[in-house]
Amino acid sequence: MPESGVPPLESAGRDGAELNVDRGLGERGATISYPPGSTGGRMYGDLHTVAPTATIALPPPPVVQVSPGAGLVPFTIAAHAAVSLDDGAAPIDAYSFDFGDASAITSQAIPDATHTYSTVGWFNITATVTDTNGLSSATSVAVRVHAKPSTIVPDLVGLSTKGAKYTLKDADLKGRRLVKVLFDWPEGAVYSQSLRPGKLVSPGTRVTYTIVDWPRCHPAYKGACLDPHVTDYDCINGEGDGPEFTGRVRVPDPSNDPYDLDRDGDGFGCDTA
Ligand SMILES: [Ca+2]
Ligand SMILES: [Ca+2]
Repeated sequence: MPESGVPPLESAGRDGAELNVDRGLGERGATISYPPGSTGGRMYGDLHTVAPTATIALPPPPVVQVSPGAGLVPFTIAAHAAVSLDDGAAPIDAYSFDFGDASAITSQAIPDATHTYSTVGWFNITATVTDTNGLSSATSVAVRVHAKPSTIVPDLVGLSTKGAKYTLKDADLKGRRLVKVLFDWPEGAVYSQSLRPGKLVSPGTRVTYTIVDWPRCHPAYKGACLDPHVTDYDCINGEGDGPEFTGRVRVPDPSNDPYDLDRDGDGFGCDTA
């Protein structure tokens, strides 16, 4: 008489009726037993004499340890299926691991397996242990595979320093500000950035951006420092209304004379009384 496994039921019935037993896969220690000498009552309409101490003992379901339980794709985990068998229980013959992502199910003699997930989501890892009687128990645990976090580099060009700071903060990025002296660009606006807008990067990536600072003196004029922020200069000895005035000044490129100080185009402004 085997101590575990499908019990040899002895039928005293005329029709050899069967007893169907739900093995209860995965339930710990599912056991069906009959008292010695029991007649078992009427089953399927026939009287059965049941053999003494007929028992089905499933292997205990494994305790499944998965390490780590969550991670970034591609995510490699190690699974271990531990089974503690009672004395006299049938030994475990095979361990199988279903990683829940449509990968091939592996059946093996050892309780350890590794697997790499290449897609994002929740996955149930099911470890099944099968004993030498061919009976199985299973346990499932869930793991979560996260997408690699990424953020999009925003377009900073034209923004102010403050605007660039807030925009980078919203995108979970760090910023570094450089200043470039340049006149043909709005003062205080971002002129360029180190990473292309739209690029996917990891949060916390540093983006260097360059803010334009106008030169102190208007680059169109030499020999005198004309403040480029002033809306208009007129000649000190002229009839203009300002708001600012200058004396003689060199105009290296008479075609670039925004204050119209060199009207005769000889390369000097405010040179006539
Ligand atoms: Ca004026
Ligand atoms: Ca002139």
